[in-house]
Amino acid sequence: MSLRVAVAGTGFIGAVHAQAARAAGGTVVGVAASTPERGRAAAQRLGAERVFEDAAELVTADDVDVVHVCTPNHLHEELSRLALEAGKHVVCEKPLALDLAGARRLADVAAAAPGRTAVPFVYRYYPTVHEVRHRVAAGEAGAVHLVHGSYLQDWLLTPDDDNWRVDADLGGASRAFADIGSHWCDLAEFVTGHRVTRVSARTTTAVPERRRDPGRAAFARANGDDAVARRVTTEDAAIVQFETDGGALGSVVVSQISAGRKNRLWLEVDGAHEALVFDQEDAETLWRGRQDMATTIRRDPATLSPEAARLAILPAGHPQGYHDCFRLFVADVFAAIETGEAPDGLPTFADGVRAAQITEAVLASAREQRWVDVAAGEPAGVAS
Ligand code: SOE
Repeated sequence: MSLRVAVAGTGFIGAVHAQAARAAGGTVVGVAASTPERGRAAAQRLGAERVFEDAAELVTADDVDVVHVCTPNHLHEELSRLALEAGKHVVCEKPLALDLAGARRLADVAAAAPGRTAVPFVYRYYPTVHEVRHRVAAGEAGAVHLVHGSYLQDWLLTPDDDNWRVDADLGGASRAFADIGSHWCDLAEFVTGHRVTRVSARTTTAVPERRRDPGRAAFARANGDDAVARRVTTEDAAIVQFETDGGALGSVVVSQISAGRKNRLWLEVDGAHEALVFDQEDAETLWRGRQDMATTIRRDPATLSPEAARLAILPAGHPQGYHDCFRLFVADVFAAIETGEAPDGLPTFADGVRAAQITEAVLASAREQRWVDVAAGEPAGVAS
């Protein structure tokens, strides 16, 4: 029987989740939005069978197996907790909560609940990312000396660019790093097998005031006369140096104010034998450097490692993209639910807590201007 899915939150990412769930064979039985009117419009747009009065009704509905939490961040912990306590499987957008303490509380609830959990660190689902991971694990790159890169966007470049993430009470104390730096660090640890042990970070709020247009949807630009200016406390950008438990050094620039950059996640792993580069905006190939040559590796199912080829669902020359990553991620969630075995690399609430651990250390380092250790270890027994 098709898994019955419900999506709380019907903005850009809620729509991506709904489409991925359907592509993975699920049935989208319903959605909930910030108002019933928005819910009805979204249900029609997303092909959902019905609209829930609100998210609280959705997360406990008897005819729902899997809850996708795609609301603004301040609702993640409570909605996920209610869904887990109702016996649901939960896919919760990152961050799990507004801070590490909240993420740990939720992980403890998950550990005691029967439902499967997942967090969409979906960039893991590019086959070329798994190819980097394979080459590092197989020793082809050699000992990893450096891990560096950036994650650059520009959708919050001007004072008229606004979003609920800007406000700490809705998005959390960290914005740019928690929102997209978390993806970069997840990938860095995923492909190298290293863990970040300590960070030295600096952050900037380059746009100190933003104009909020109350009726505006996310990602839209304020232009109404009733746009109201307010001070911003969350960071537009962060620059982080780090050390790993594998003896590597690393650095990352995270920015939502880099003009012309749309979703440019760039990760370079420099090993003793070769360097590998993944560029999310050009994910069909990897750059591979050796001392005597530089070349590219194609996303070709016929030549990739088995773990990368598993995700290469189209022949070479037929580009896979963001939606494919989400579909492959949700298919792995469904497989974990249906078989009881989580496919290798499925990001769970344990990975959500990990992201919160690194984020908290980044904020503390930036605030206190010193190196800060990253809380170690996984939360005990988090449901996978
Ligand atoms: C906005 O920064 C955003 O949609 C993030 O919230 C996503 O996690 C990222 O994948 C793309 O950009």
